[in-house]
Amino acid sequence: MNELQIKQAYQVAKERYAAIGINTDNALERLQNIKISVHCWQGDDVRGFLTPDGELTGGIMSTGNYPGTAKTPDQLRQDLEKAYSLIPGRHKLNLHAIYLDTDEKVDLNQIEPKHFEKWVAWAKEQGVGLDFNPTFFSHPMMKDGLTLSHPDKEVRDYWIEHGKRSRKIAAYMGRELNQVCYNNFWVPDGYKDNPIDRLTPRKRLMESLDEIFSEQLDEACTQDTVESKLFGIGAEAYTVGSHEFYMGYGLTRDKMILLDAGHFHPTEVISNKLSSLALFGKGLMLHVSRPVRWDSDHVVIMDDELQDIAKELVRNDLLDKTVIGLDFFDATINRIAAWVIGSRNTQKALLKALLEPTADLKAMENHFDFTGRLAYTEELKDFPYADVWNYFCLQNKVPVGLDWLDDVRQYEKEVLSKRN
Ligand code: RNT
Ligand code: ZN
Repeated sequence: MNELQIKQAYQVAKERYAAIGINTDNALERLQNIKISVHCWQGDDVRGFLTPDGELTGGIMSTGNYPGTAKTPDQLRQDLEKAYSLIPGRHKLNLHAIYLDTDEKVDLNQIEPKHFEKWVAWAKEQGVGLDFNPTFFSHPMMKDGLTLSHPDKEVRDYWIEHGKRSRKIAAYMGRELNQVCYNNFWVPDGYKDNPIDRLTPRKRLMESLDEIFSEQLDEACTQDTVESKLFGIGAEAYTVGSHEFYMGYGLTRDKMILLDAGHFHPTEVISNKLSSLALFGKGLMLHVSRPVRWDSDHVVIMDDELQDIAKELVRNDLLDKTVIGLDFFDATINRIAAWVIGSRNTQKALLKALLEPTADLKAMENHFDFTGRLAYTEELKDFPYADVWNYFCLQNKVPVGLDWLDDVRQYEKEVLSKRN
């Protein structure tokens, strides 16, 4: 489509939506203000730069060996710049502690803000915000599949120190970039087989976290979020930090609760949880992801759950209270394409939700006009949201439709294929 065609299609779509009381310009303005926290770890399959080979040695796993993975912070930044150039709007980058950028040999219990200075400088230059995560996996101090809940105090203390330092780094990032750096705690601890004692490890995790969070930090710079999980590879029977654990923890410690779309029973959805948590918690962060059988790591597609998440955020006016992060790491496809597809889909789902006549639909529901509600929601599925989306891409000077794929293929040829 050329520019004129995109504009013409937009005008037609605008009228269609206006007929049901929707102002598409307003919807686009709202979409423009939604920042996605793009996860760095899709760029190198969660390897990071702590060790030269960045091996995954426990707690997390990725599969696939598509060529061109970023091996250095500079390469990762270059790839991210490419991805951001194909995603409309200004966003954030979500970094993990193992993505430090320094020549110094430091371990996770020694990291300091200075080891992330280059990321901060880059973020300033690019106009992106930063979020952060301590890394409780792929490390020899993860013993017996456990970190903060390990029975050995020496093991716990190592990780407590890491957690404390990660908070200082997050505060530094938020201060430097003048926006809150959300610092997410996800701890893989669990057992492969049925435990006898499910309580004591949870008590230890609770106490370790309490110690990590004992220092009050400036909330204008950083806020902590806690992420639960149901099970993982090697922790099939029991995960210490379950959903109930972190609901309780977050609510009693005034921490934001992070919901990862892939961390629940296969038929359980996070979209149905947002409204409940919104009533009680401090706020929400999401890991928008796609569960397939064993974890949450497939690229986000335009499935029902993605659309339901977006609808819940818009219908319940939760956009300001919710940090939208992504979490997937598919190593079988071009990693920049993965970022672009997942991010754009998340934005598209939000746009679709913003193009809904929410007040009218709520009124129908309140008058028990379930017939109208069903007729409208079904008809809306056929509305020309893609013409609005294309116009949004045009406005933001990013490729429209599939055009971004040519860019990615070109980049693969010129840059990625030359890496070894
Ligand atoms: C793992 C969690 C967690 C990680 C990142 C890398 O199951 O979803 O969020 O994916 O910390
Ligand atoms: Zn996650």
